[in-house]
Amino acid sequence: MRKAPQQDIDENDLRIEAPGKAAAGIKGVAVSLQRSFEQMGVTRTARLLPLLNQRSGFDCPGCAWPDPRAEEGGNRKLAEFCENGAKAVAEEATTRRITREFFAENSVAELAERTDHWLGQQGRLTEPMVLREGDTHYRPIDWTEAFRVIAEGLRGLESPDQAAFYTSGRTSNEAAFAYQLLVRAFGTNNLPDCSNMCHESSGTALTETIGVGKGSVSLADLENADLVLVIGQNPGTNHPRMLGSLEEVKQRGGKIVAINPLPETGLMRFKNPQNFRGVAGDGTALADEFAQIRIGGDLALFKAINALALKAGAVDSEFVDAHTHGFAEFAAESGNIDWEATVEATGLDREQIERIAELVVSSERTVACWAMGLTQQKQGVDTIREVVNTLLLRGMIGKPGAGVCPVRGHSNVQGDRTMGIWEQMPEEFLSALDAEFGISSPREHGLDTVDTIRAMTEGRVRAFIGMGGNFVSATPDTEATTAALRSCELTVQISTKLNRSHVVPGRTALILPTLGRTERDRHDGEDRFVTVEDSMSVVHRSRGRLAPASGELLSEVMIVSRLARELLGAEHPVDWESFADYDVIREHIARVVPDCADYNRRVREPDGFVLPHPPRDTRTFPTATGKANFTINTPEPIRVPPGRLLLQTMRSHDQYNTTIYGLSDRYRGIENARRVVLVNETDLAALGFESGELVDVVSEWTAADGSVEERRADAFRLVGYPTAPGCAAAYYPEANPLVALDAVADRSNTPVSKAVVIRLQRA
Ligand SMILES: Nc1nc2c(c(=O)[nH]1)N[C@H]1C(S)=C(S)[C@@H](COP(=O)(O)OP(=O)(O)OC[C@H]3O[C@@H](n4cnc5c(=O)[nH]c(N)nc54)[C@H](O)[C@@H]3O)O[C@H]1N2
Ligand SMILES: Nc1nc2c(c(=O)[nH]1)N[C@H]1C(S)=C(S)[C@@H](COP(=O)(O)OP(=O)(O)OC[C@H]3O[C@@H](n4cnc5c(=O)[nH]c(N)nc54)[C@H](O)[C@@H]3O)O[C@H]1N2
Ligand code: SF4
Ligand SMILES: [Mo]
Repeated sequence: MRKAPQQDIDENDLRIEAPGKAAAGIKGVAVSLQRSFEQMGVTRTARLLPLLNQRSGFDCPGCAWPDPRAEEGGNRKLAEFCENGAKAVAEEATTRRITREFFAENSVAELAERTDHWLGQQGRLTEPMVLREGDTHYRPIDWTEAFRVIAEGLRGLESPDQAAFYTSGRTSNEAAFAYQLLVRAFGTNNLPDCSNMCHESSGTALTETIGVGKGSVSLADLENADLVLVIGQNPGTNHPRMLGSLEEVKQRGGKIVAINPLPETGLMRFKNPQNFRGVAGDGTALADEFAQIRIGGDLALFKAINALALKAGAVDSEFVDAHTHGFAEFAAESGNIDWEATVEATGLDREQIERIAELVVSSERTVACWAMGLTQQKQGVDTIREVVNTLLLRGMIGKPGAGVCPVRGHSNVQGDRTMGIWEQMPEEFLSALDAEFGISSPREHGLDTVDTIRAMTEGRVRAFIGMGGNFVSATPDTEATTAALRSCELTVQISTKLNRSHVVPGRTALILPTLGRTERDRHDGEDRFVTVEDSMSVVHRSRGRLAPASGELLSEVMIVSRLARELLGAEHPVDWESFADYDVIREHIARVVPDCADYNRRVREPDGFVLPHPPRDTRTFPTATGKANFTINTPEPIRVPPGRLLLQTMRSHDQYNTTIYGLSDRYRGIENARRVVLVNETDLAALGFESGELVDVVSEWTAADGSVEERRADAFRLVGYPTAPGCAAAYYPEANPLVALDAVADRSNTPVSKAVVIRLQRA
């Protein structure tokens, strides 16, 4: 296999410093301003950042963290954003541009040699481009011709199920609704999305246990909790404004337990740049307990906590009797702890587990927050179900200051699901859609992300359309996915910025440039707005203000509706032209999407509106049993043969998923390098390596038939780092070639990106 591009591993540049002691502070402000100035200049920065997350402005294109709401007594500050939100804005609002000359100068083969960082730094895409069969370079194409080529490609398939329509979570509700309508009117449910790789395990576990696949807390609930569990999540980097809420918890006397193989800076101490203590003082200490868990050990940990809580008689019987199902079986199965196995699986000592259980037992208001450390595991669904068991037995759902809080990634990933981006939308939704538009949606479930790649590999999917995202870099098994995408007859990427998926083309490939959140979306002399849903089910408006990166850009909605008209014909029952008025789309949403009645009026309220959540609102659980379900989950130990490590793939502080902003993982003290593997010093010594050495990483995946498959990612530098013993960490997407396509979570089919068995080889 080819060695990695050398630009990424400049040996002389890697700098390792001591991990940071506190997150944010003034340094964070300085970095965000510096990046903003670099990308968009001082004037644009001064105009744009004050609008970020304000009622009249635009929703942050970063993560899905909610904004304070007046209804809950929340105040929006003048700067209601974080360092990484500012970086996300700078990345989109950059003044750098990619023109037709750029594509004329750089062949696709040359571009494929570049790093993800380099590709992203070239600037905004400005006009539609096409790569025709046999061509070496992308060439300009006008919009009309582009839609014609795509429609012809799609109509040429033997069946609509030979096409897959991917979505990434930045897409607005209006665009997502129009897109799924186009896909279903065309005749398939093949709607893979980034959620399949993200919180799918949370959705699956929560639907089974409480009947709603979304979180049950508001910002006020979180801040009023007396105990917050932060499990498998790195908020200092990935949801920085959450640190403000955690600080609030501490100031009200609450406790925080952080469960993580890495001592992430943001979990330890926070210097809030918005108050005096953060600017001039030491900031606020956050985690009361830091449980440095072994990768994949969370299920064993929560089983032990639950057994201890049962032993302590800490069951909220009133809640359990009235609202739950299956408690007796759960209690009968969960009473005993095999301490040896628990200590082995978690890497934690018994005293610490008992201390954490004590905090759980004495808490009156517990919130459990989690992210990718739990979801991207083989037993991700089981683990989350066990966390739900903890909350159920303590009666911690559906009362103020308590509940489940899966912290979402992309700014509108939750909204996209609400709008129908799912390969298995329920009958209720499909029949409402059919009735509204006079179409007949297919009923057979479609393909999710991993199954799409499998289907491409087997020639069953031959056309790919991506509404945002970077399919080839976000998915596992990079080599297999690259081959899969290349085998397609048609690939279409609707994007704001250049990325690897553009340079891994099908036989015919198109790039359709689109407007981002920050940009003005004008129609008939008026600025249109779109709507989004945050991690706590608040639906609200977002309106961009900047002049678009190019006069050629179309909004996502316009791209969908023009493609639909071309593909489905002018006689189609859906009046696609009317979608130019987004109020018209919202009228349809109001009639089709559950709980969205009167949508146009309610999204115009200053803080939008909150979608209902029966467990949160009334302790009603729309599950199969009509109650909240206790579940029995059995840990299956992860087998790590001698001389091997368990690798997690994670984000640095200087990237947004596959978009690399820069090379500074500041809180972890790793500068100027991304091809690094973090390993505990004791493990390095035991394996006979030293920090700084160059290694190739080989993953070992045991297939269902017991055979071991190997995958490689070459030329990584070792970094001695205080991760849990036996564990390692490397950055995503550089480490994705190591994740086997078949390594997926039970039932949610989410790639297991956080537990890869690896060995190191001297390069
Ligand atoms: N700046 C920035 N913000 C982002 C993103 C970004 O890339 N950059 N991405 C967005 C998206 S799409 C998402 S989904 C979220 C992701 O947000 P996170 O889930 O915080 O992101 P990861 O970097 O994947 O970090 C996972 C954390 O889980 C820990 N972990 C790994 N394995 C285990 C385990 O077995 N048990 C436990 N308890 N912990 C474990 C890791 O050490 C790490 O701290 O962030 C969103 N926000
Ligand atoms: N190994 C490993 N793999 C992972 C993960 C991991 O932790 N480890 N995390 C997984 C997770 S949680 C996720 S969510 C996925 C992310 O997977 P994706 O959502 O597919 O990837 P992104 O990097 O977020 O997509 C970035 C691209 O989106 C485009 N874009 C940005 N803004 C817009 C917009 O407003 N509109 C349109 N149309 N396009 C836009 C830009 O062209 C940009 O290059 O990756 C997953 N993959
Ligand atoms: S916390 Fe998330 S949504 Fe809020 S400003 Fe930061 S990146 Fe944006
Ligand atoms: Mo995500």
